[in-house]
Amino acid sequence: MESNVLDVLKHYKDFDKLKSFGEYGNGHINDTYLIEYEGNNKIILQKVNKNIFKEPKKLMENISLVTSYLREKIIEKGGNPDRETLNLINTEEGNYFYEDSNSDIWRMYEFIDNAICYEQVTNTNEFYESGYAFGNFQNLLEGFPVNKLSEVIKNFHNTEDRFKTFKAILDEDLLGRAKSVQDEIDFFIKREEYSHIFNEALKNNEISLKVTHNDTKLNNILFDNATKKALCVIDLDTIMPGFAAFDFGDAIRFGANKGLEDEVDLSKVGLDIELFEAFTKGFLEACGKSLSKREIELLPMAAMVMTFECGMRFLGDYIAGDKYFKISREKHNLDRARTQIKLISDMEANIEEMKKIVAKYV
Ligand code: ADP
Ligand code: GN1
Ligand code: MG
Repeated sequence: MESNVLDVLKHYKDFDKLKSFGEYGNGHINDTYLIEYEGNNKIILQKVNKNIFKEPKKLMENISLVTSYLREKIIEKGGNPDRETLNLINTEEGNYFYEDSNSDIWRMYEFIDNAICYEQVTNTNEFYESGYAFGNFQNLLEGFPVNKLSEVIKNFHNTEDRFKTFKAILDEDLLGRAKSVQDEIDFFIKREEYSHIFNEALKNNEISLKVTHNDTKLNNILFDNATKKALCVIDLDTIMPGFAAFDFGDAIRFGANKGLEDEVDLSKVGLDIELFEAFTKGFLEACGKSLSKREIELLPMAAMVMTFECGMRFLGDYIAGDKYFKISREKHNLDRARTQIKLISDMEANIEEMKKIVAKYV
């Protein structure tokens, strides 16, 4: 039977002090709840989406290993480990997750208070900050043994594989939706070449796999309300071996957009080149030294490829019947795909400018 939040909370301390709980955040994948206890104590409870993460216990092992490692590194550097990394809370039985009778996996994190995460930046400096934070995240994990991490979603950012899956969805066209979005489909099919660039670079040993975050959306960073600085990188589900440049690229895709990821009015959507510059500066300041010349050269292309891949995933999910990303309205995934298309077009028009900016901060 599926557990409800109360059933789960009984397995954690302070159940008798529970005051309230409610859904929280804007994630597309997991179910997140904010739980409040007497004395203004708050925690985050999440149910891992097992349709997407087929081996949730391995995912939890990744997170446990990575957060313990980050904690040590942050202490070494004189930081505050209670605010600069996520901290798992054990169940009363002493496990870092709770498994219910439906085989759902739940986890609890200390709530990082007096912090905020943004769907869109309110000023350029915030985006510089987020570039620095994601770059620094890679730096902190540089010495982490990659072989200890499970690949929680196979081929997660294998764009070639994503392209094949997209074509298979089109062939199947379960709901007959494809004909109504032929222009959008053609847009991606015409750009197949983007899907090969990073696979080729890996094959030619021009780039390598590193420990990466793989979901570097702006709303996966908490900002400190007091200092206004990026405080903590969150949403660690997809930490796996990946390309450093993709962490850069996915962050640009989401955060350097003038509009929201699901904006319906496409006149509001586009690449904000000032934001691109601010993020580039922050990212390269934090981790530029550990990137190879080729990795740095490929940063603008990584923004393009991540937007191409994500757009194709949104469109594919719309055609397949909205099975993957949470939606809150009809055609939500189609709207998301259209913003990505607009962004790609904008990036194509600005690619030389993007390259110049990257060169400026090396
Ligand atoms: P999803 O994978 O569904 O995106 P996230 O792990 O990103 O879920 O969490 C969703 C939201 O919950 C975040 O955007 C953030 O606002 C909030 N959140 C998550 N963990 C914490 C935490 N430890 N402290 C404070 N807020 C958090
Ligand atoms: C999902 O969980 P969330 O909302 O941070 C997705 C990312 C996509 C993103 C698009 C595990 O991220 O890959 O880029 O939506 N996460 C997973 O907004 O598929
Ligand atoms: Mg998230």
